[in-house]
Amino acid sequence: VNDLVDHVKRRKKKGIYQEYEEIRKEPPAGTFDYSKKLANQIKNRYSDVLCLDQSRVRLCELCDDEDETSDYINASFMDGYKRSNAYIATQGPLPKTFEDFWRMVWEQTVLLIVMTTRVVERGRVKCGQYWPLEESRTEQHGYFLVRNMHIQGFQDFKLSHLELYNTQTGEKREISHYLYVSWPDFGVPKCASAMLDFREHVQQRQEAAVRSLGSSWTGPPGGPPVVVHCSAGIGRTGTFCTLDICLSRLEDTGTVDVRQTVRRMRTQRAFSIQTWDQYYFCYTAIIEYAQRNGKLSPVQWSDSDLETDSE
Ligand code: PTR
Ligand code: PTR
Repeated sequence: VNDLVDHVKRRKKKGIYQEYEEIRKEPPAGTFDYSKKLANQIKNRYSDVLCLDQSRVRLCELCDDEDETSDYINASFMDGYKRSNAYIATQGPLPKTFEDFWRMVWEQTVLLIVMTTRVVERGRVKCGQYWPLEESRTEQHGYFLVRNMHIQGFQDFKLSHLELYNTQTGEKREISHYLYVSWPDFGVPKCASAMLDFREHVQQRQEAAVRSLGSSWTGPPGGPPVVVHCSAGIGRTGTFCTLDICLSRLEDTGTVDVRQTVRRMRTQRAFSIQTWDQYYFCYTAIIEYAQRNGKLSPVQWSDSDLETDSE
């Protein structure tokens, strides 16, 4: 088994680099008109990280003002494995957009938020503190009250059990907030195995949350979209979702196609996966997962994955 892994790693490093460079060169798959509107520009954390019009999440139901820009948030629907809109990929909320963020969570009936950045990294603010950091604290964002009921600490992540209260309707919901703490921007997690544990935790929790909705949930079986964000919502977010999709496919069919997964993802959230390291990390994490689950031999890499380097 280890020989095979070594072989894949050695043979592919250069090929994977080229593969990623090709993906990066492809032009974006659509327009960014809404992100560019003057009134919306202040809602983007980074002026060069915009969302495609075709897959953007609109704030709608609760919108009481008719201003045409008020439905904008820098967030994109993304498909999962055999599941449309499995995720909402979004930027780390800005103080100006905290209320919009919670509105989106409410309107899309989100049960789970995955945050893969810390609020401050290397002395710079990467994301606003949009949820209450301490237990039993409540904060107000527009007409939402967000309360942190309980925090569970794990080695690489924290899980906060939040209660989201809509003061307009008097309804309450529980939301799980995952904060992954050991992932630097433009980098990759220290080890794949921690990320795999994290992904499994997230997946099980989403499944349990969907089950507990019972018959009140009438949407697709996977449940409402999982919100995934980092700072810009493209690098680490894209990596997490790529891994999640590839592993679900591996579990289902024993096959892997990282290249197509990322290409498709980029048609919904432009610029997903920011560095070659992140792209390569997807491969090493998949291999580690396959080893862990004793699935290595039946793994079939897609043709594009199998091109050998001509060394
Ligand atoms: N595995 C289930 C499905 O494919 O329908 C449910 C599921 C899939 C749940 C993905 C959550 C998923 O995403 P994440 O791991 O990011 O929570
Ligand atoms: N223009 C910003 C920059 O290059 O710093 C955009 C940016 C920031 C892009 C962070 C990606 C970033 O990483 P992530 O999506 O993982 O937060």
